[in-house]
Amino acid sequence: MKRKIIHVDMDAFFASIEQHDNPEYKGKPVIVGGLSGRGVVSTCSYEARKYGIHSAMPMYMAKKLCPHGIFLSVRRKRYEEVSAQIFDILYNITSMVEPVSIDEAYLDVTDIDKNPEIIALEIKNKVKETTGLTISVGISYNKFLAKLASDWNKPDGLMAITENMVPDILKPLPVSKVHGIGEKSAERLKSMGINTIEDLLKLSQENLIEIFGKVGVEIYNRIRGIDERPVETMREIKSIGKEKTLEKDTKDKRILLHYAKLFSDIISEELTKERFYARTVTVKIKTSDFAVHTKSKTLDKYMRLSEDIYEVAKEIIENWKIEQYVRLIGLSVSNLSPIKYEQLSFLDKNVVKAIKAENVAIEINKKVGRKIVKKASELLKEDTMQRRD
Ligand code: DCP
Ligand code: MG
Repeated sequence: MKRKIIHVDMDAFFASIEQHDNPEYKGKPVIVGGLSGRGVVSTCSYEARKYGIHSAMPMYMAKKLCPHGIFLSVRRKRYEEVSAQIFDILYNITSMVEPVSIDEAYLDVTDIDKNPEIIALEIKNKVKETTGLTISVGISYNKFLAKLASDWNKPDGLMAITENMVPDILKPLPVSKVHGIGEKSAERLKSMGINTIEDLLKLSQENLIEIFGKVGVEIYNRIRGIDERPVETMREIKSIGKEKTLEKDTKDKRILLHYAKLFSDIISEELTKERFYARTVTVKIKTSDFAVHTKSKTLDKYMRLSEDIYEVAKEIIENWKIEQYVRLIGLSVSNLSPIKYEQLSFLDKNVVKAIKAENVAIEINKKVGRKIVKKASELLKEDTMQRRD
């Protein structure tokens, strides 16, 4: 069966966020980037693109092209916050998401029993509703064509490229639209009189190998609508944990609880970063005779907050009859899952509320708590975060 691939890409991402957060900039040429003498443009609004400004252009040049433009420096934290909202929307549709950059991803929706156009519209509406911004969406049966489609009628685009449209729809496009042909290769082809994909289609595979080396085969296939690259999701992480060999073996549970608290902070931060929730908490101890013991508890609810993880760890430690001195303490969470709307709807209303509140708390934690967590990691810097894949 042909795959169903969606490619999404936010429109003028950094600049659109600035226009959204400062409505007085709407409809105006906004340029975001390094404002110092040698700075470059990160991106600019579509209004600014009319002046010939583009990403990676030296800032002084952009100022020359559009002296009355609104020039702003990069607020990366804010853009990451919006990016996280967008990825949450995508992960609520499927876990088959391949993040490409801060504002771009592929989704494999082959197994979703829904028309991909409907899914695309759902993404567009949800992104607009949540962030106030527009996203361009491309649909096709492989990654190359889906990306081409999302770029087709930017901004706020929606385009599907089906099998019967290929290769005709590709023929008039400049060769630079082919994934794998950079600026330099495009120049080289131009000097050979090859400007469009139609020209490229006339070359044999051998010709393309001569010009591009190994990539020639991929280019030969791509322009014929063949691209078998899978959507590569993030590595599957089975557990996230942290452990520490103590300075001195101990029987004092307060010391164990102290580390459990620190580890909960770090694990919570990692769960947030990986967009996971956990249901199982495991405490591990190594006693002075080097024997390793573990105790776990699995809850019905999904946890991501440090307090929740700690509460379970605390219960385990307090109820544990530890006879020997402890030389190592570890804490980990497992039973990980990216939470989805469908799952939420099956849960108790109060749980849904709690998760929503938790997400807000995570955002606040991120702002206020980061320093505390950093301190914890500094304290423990000789240890490594363990992720079991
Ligand atoms: N970016 C950057 N430097 C670059 C290119 C991009 O800092 N040379 C940042 C700014 C962009 C963001 O990454 O807003 C996303 O890059 P895109 O290539 O998707 O560009 P935009 O989203 O800005 O515009 P478009 O509507 O063309 O996607
Ligand atoms: Mg973009």
